[in-house]
Amino acid sequence: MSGQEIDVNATTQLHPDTSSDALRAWWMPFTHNRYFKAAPRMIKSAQGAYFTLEDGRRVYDCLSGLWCSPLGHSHPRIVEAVTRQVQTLDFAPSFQMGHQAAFDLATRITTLAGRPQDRVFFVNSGSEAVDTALKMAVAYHRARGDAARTRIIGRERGYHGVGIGGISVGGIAPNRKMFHSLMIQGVDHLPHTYNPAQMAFSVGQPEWGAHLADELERIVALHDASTIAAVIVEPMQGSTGVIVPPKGYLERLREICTKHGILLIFDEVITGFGRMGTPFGADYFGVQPDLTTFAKAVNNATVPLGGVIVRDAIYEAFMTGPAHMIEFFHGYTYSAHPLAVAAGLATLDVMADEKLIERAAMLAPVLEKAIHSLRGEPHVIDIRNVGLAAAIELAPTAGAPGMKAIKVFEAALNEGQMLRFTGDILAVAPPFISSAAEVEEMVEGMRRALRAVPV
Ligand code: PXG
Repeated sequence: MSGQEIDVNATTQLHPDTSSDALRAWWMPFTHNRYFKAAPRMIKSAQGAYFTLEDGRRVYDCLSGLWCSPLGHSHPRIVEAVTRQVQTLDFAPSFQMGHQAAFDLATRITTLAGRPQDRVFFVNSGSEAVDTALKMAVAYHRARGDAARTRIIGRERGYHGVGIGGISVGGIAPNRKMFHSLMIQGVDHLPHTYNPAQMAFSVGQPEWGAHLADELERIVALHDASTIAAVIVEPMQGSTGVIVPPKGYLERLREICTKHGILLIFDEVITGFGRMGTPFGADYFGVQPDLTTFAKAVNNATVPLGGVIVRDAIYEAFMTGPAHMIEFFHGYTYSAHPLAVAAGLATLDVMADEKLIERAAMLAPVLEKAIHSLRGEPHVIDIRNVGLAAAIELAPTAGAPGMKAIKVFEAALNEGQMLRFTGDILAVAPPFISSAAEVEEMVEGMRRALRAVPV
């Protein structure tokens, strides 16, 4: 990457595809394809908490991949487990057949979640986990003879992946507007909880905003509880820039759901497996959902894997009818893929043996102190943090939203820090294997990058 100057006027106009033939074919996901292909930023290899770029620069992996590789890259124990697995059982069908490691991983996950009686359904991504959980919720009520409960309540600014269910309950307009004709029926949305006037520069959970959970009562009154199957929220909204739940908010949502017989789904694709310094976000915030979606860090992202943790009573509601009949008509060819499962078992072993969730908890205050020291630096209009995650919001460049973050991102790459930008927000979620000094150096690199970009 060149660190080249960006011509705001040129990039906001239609930009021709100047890609070389070598870059033509791959239509990249959630990427400014033309801007990227005009000045590609290529990753060559990764080890531990660092990527090496094609141009030879070594950069710190500030977001643990895409929130998914907290143990660092190519951890020797995961590499060994996956290598051994591919030589022994490279694939096994999971429809009407089983393999022991998948049962073992499910048990390990329910144990880690402190829900040993519960069940796990495996999928291959966060998006699939969300669509699976929504199907489970609706089918659960129907199985109990409560078939009118079909509505799902999501939340503004929520990100639940890109499946048809996930974008329907999600709350990010660009992810939805092209596809509204495809969306599932009967969805409503809670308001998001972000209010800069009330909570800018909050350290950890904001004090203001618990009352926003009462909006659920209003939505229930509008549609009637008897039509609502589930509420789905991320305990902490990751993708839209670390929107931290106000104190008391999730507790209120739980109370209202319980009162009305509505299932509460926590989408823990980002908060699951240690990011909050606890096994799950549910542990950190002290609120237990009925279904939990997970992916990403469950196996350090070495092989795609996701899943849903389901309350035992929900599973049991499906276990009716003749025992030889399929109870839930759902699943994927690669559900519980042996390589993904092997990576999962090795990841949970490493997390336990190296006490990495505890380490994330130990690093969280280091990040909190460092990141809030950026208050007063150029461009910075808000800083948010919780667990081992943080975001800084930048004042947008007039007429070119998103450009400011791109510039700071590029400047930070020159400082050896690979941040994540989305809109004019920069997010960080360092690998758990980091030292305190690496977290502090990351923030100093951000400071230099902020200062390098003209106001
Ligand atoms: N739910 C949540 C809460 C997520 O954060 C998904 C579902 C979808 O997962 P898959 O595996 O289908 O991508 C996600 C994904 C970012 C970023 O930079 C976040 C995600 C993915 C990529 C980038 O914040 N979250």
